[in-house]
Amino acid sequence: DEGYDHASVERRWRDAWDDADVYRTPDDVDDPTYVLGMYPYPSGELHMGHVRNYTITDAYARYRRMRGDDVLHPMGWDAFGLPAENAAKERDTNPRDWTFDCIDRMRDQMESIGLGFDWDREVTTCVPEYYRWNQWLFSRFYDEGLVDRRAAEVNWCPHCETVLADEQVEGEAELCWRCDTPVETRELEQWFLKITEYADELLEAIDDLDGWPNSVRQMQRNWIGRQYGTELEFDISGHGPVEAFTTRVDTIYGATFFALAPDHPISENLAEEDEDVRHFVEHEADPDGDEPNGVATDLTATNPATGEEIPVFVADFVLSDVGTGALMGVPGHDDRDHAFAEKMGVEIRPVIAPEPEDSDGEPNPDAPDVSEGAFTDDGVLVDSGEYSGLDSETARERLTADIESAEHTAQYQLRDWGISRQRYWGTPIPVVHCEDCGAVTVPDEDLPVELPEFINTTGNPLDAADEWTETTCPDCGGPATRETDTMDTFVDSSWYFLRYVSPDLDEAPFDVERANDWLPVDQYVGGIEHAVMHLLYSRFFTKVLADHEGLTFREPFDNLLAQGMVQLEGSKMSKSKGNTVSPQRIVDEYGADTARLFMMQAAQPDTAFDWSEEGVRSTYAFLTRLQEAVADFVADPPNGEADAVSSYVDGEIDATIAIAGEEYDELRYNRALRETQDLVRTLRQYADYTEPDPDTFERGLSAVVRLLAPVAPHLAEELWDELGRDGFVVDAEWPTAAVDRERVEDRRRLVENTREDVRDIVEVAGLEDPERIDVVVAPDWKYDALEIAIESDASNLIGELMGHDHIR
Ligand code: ANZ
Ligand code: ZN
Repeated sequence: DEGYDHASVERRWRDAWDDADVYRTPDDVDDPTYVLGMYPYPSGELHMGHVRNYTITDAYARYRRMRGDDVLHPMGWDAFGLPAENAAKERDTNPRDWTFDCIDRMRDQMESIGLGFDWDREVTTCVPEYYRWNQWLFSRFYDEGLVDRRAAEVNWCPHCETVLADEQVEGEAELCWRCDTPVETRELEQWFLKITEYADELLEAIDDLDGWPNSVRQMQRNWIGRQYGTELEFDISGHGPVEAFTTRVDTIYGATFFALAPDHPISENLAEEDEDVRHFVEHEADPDGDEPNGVATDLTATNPATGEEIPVFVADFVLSDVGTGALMGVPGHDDRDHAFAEKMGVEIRPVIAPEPEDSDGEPNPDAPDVSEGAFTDDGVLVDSGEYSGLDSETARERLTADIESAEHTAQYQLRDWGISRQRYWGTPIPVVHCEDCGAVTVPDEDLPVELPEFINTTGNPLDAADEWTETTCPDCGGPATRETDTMDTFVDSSWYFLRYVSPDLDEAPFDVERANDWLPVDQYVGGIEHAVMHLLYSRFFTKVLADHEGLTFREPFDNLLAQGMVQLEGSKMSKSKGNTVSPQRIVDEYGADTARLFMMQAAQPDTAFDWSEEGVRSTYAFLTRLQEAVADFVADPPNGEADAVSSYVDGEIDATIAIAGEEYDELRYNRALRETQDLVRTLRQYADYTEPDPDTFERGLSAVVRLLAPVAPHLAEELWDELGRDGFVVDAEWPTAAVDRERVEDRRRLVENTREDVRDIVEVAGLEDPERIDVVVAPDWKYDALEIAIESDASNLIGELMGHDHIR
């Protein structure tokens, strides 16, 4: 069974759109609806996830356009990154050529599925015209004190003598991907962007992101991880006051030890004199281990609430980048402290009792038994001096007020963003190192710092580019060397959505005024894997740019849709699983419209769905039948009368338009498309049942064509033309309905009830003549059509029995 000639239809309309330049967004439009898909990494191969992602945005862009909006729907390339460097090494080429080759292929594939992008606004992050602005932005962040340089750990292969990215460290055993040598960690000076300065705003503003999925909002909250607590000082013998962070200052009477992180300054100090401490710090401490380990010291700490002297340990479960790197240990009420105390023979002392069941019970409950395990809930204080009898909450307030050094503070999970990568294919960090002046940023007028030619070596190719690294200091003119770290590619993607408003601007990264008119992005669509980092970094950049570069908005993305996965037999389609379906093959065999329509009707955009060849074939058959229905209509128009049946069909057309529009508004394409397909079925049944009224029939077909146009744009264009309509369906007006959705649904409910009643009556009245029963219930006519059918038969009897006044 042959389908319609999708190849020639699709080619014809793509050429026509091209010639008319229909997807261009002129600079002078006021406030276009900005629809954006997360730009892809140019791997060279468009996969089904991309097709789904960009069909979602394309359908929405087309829908908004038909609703009369100006639309901005651009596309670009997240073109820096390690895969290009690896591919270049393997193929003995360079990352630039490989990347541009991939971009060309993917752009062709995108065009072959009819995605309506404004290619005049294409943004490619690996060209100096783009990445110079990464460097410029780095300098602005630097000027504002939002850049930091400090030692941090990297993966190091001692055999290759090079830094490895996390993805180059393989397996549980953590082996180098190239030579299978166990990877070590090394401390290197690295560059950081101080995202933690914006932690509070990044957290609190999540509450107002109504257009984002709750799951993503919650993931961002957890990532930022703000926790309120108390910071307070313990006096350490011979060292003076040391700060500790606790969320449970109410347990302070149960603090029986004090513990320092292995790299706390005091621990490092002790390690120099105390052999046991040195041995522990250098050989035993394992912060990732299951059990807490530690070593006793000769020091004592003074509890600021009780004056009690307690022993001080160096312990590996105390993390140096949490709180202050020091804690008070309360074994009675904290699980890790309990395990540690058992191991080290420290006293376990209960000071919190469970809340008594009824409040007139004991005023001072008994201390719980904590010998086997900690009691970790809030409760009532016991054996806590003047605080005994208070509930935990009140006690925390009182103790924080009473202890002189104590202060309320917040503690965060969020860390500063390490942007240094020791590799070639990224934006060079615009810094030179001078013996006299230290690290100096490259002046704006000397930007971009362009990448030198690629050198195929083991380590970072930039370290091998001697001529490039040798330079002079912009401050003193003395000899200096260039920074050879490049930026994390997440820097590129933290502001690319701003570049689309003025992609060729060479005085600034973006036209501020136009950005303020055009942004935030109205609808952003992308994979859930970017729920935390990309979205958080973009929000951070937007806030910094609002504070220092004149943006008038503080959040980049108004509405966010996290698309669901495309699966095959229940598991994610992926190259590594070898279960991919090639978009190109589907487009070749069935056409882009079929691929797009199948995907958009298979599931709501934010849920996973299973690819099915059968589903693709039936979608293709549907489009083929529609094409035939239009062709038949045009070749041999019907000449029936306007009657009750046609008015029923008109009602169904209105109903479909009303519902589909609402569903398109919310990007629930699958529901909109189901309604549209139902309408096609109704039209076909109408033609089977009687000679249709040509006006109604034409109205139905032209509505269907427009309701499908966002998702199946090529065939919609073809049918629009066949129906003799002027202009592109792309620019056509969205159909309007005479009724709203509520009325549609009321009517449908009534129809359903009536149908059921009729069935009952037929049965009760014993109208057993099968033909007659057929007449009554079989035609898939509802309401008005039902009326006709009954009128022509035993309607009097049935009408009487039912008492429905619309049944005569
Ligand atoms: C005393 C205490 C008593 C604590 C108690 C808890 C329960 P969570 O555990 O997520 O609530 N802490 C403080 N600094 C730390 C560090 N540098 N490394 C590891 N742990 C540290 O986090 C807060 C608690 O983590 C703090 O409150 C502290 O232990 C511990 F019944 O102080 B708590
Ligand atoms: Zn200098």
